[in-house]
Amino acid sequence: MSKPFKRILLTGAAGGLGRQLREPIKAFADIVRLSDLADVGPAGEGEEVVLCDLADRDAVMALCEGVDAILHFGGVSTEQPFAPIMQANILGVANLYEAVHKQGVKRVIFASSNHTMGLYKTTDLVDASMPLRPDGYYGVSKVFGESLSRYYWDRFGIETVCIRIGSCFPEPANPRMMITYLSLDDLVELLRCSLVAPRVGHTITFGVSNNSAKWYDDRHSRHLGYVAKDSSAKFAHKFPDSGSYAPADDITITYQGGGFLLTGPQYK
Ligand code: NAI
Ligand code: 15L
Repeated sequence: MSKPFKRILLTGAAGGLGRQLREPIKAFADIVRLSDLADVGPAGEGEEVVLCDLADRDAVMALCEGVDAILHFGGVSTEQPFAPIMQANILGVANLYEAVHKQGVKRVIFASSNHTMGLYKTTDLVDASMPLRPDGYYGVSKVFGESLSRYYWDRFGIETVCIRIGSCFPEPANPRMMITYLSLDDLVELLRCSLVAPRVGHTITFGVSNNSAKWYDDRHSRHLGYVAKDSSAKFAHKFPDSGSYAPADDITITYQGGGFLLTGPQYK
């Protein structure tokens, strides 16, 4: 059966998610170009490897040549001092979109984060039309990526789906992740929907499984056609008290960003 794309690019291929996505995303393209700052090992069948620092403008320009769509997972993925975040997530994303435009890439799927909205309360239900409330430099850098991709859609017609991923790990590691959990299978399905939906324009969606408790309302991205199959419910035995997750005198519980509240700029 023919695949939807000839060549797609996965950045962040050496990372936690990149390593797990490497195999399933082969279903989306004849060739998957794998990229990272770090070694990703040798190219397998249907793969090619182009190592690259996202902060290197010329290298990113070459990286995007001949690519139909990009899954952008590369970058700093936790709260850090501003300098490394600026290099990878701000300069890196600016370089990427400049290359996307010049090389004629049609669509980008941007791994954004729940930390763009981390200063909403855990009693709030947030949607994509609500004001951004990042919870630190990392969240602000993802806001930059969302905003830059909006510009490239409005100005140049380059489509982007920004996925505000919750917590995509094999299992929830704490009660908060019972709410933010996204299974790998659901992430792959969300990527498939984001790649093949006929028209996405600039879409912001929340990357979560069908968990019992919810902080996110996805009414603005139903056109993607994503239906989560998994739920954190199967891990409920690990966190018997997570049903009573509620604000307390603890900012990591009061706000959706959880532990990131303790590592933001004010704690440096
Ligand atoms: P990770 O930290 O394991 O992987 C990120 C990869 O990006 C690493 O392999 C790293 O070497 C690479 N990278 C960092 N700076 C780079 C640069 N300047 N140039 C090229 N590559 C660079 O993170 P993970 O968990 O795999 O997440 C992937 C993406 O998804 C990240 O953008 C992260 O912000 C986002 N995300 C992940 C979530 C999760 O639950 N795992 C939740 C929300 C967002
Ligand atoms: C993120 O954005 C991070 O990349 C990931 O490592 C987790 O911390 C996740 O958010 C989360 O909020 O659980």
